[in-house]
Amino acid sequence: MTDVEALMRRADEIMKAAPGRREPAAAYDQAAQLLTDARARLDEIADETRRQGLAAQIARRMSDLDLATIDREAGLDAGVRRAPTTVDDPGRVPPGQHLTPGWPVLHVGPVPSFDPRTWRFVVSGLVEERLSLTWDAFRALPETTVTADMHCVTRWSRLDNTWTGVRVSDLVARAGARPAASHALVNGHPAYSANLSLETLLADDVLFAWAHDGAPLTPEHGGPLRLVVPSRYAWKSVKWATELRLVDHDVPGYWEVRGYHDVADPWQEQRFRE
Ligand SMILES: Nc1nc2c(c(=O)[nH]1)N[C@H]1C(S)=C(S)[C@@H](COP(=O)(O)O)O[C@H]1N2
Ligand SMILES: [Mo]
Repeated sequence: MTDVEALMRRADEIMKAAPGRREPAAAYDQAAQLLTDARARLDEIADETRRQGLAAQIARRMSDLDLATIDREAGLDAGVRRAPTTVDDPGRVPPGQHLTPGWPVLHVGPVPSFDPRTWRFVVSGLVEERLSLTWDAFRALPETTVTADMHCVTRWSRLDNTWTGVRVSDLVARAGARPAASHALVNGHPAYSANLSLETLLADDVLFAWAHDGAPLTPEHGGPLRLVVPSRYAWKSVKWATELRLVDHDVPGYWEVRGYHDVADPWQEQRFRE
């Protein structure tokens, strides 16, 4: 084994153990230093192809370290560790995104509790008939299952999520959209919201979901009910959803008033407001 490989191997061990450490940030810094040293010694490798292969492996690890930093800053679970990632079809991953092998839990504020006796879901605003649905009434609505990818603006993507729930278009049809309705604000606990155009919300793969990969949605992932908008960055997929309000103009939500993009198409990298 060459010195370059020995340095990479030590960096790997440190990165692997970092999430469980008391100070993961210090461990990631140490790994970054080892990788920098490894990179500096690449010219000790005489064979051109081999040198390029090792350079690419170092670059992949450097990018994992960047992501670990992003995760930390975003307050992600320390237990979430992303593996170096590959995908059969790179065209499925939007620009600037990396795959995560786990499923990060990401939100502001505490996970709310759920009481099926008092829970209500309200469809309000520019509708012909305001709806206030109990948990049983909501679960009695026709259900749909879709498989979709999830892309968070902090740059992780999770492919092939199977969601089961009620199509937003079915709910809107039930309440009846008034002609002036062009946008919506989806509200969720605790004091979270996201704005979307009605056109985006009415797509076939947009659901209020209560199950993920065949199991009830866990509280930390938005259970009992969350919005799922596969075509937008995941901050639009409001967890613990309680209200769909139709409006006649775009009303910025929780992150949108803090500088994030109103549309949020990951394929256009619409991360921040211009
Ligand atoms: N109510 C609520 N919903 C939310 C959030 C939040 O803070 N509060 N965070 C959003 C963000 S930024 C992301 S990436 C996804 C994360 O969903 P997950 O925790 O199931 O991975 O939830 C979105 N929905
Ligand atoms: Mo996110």
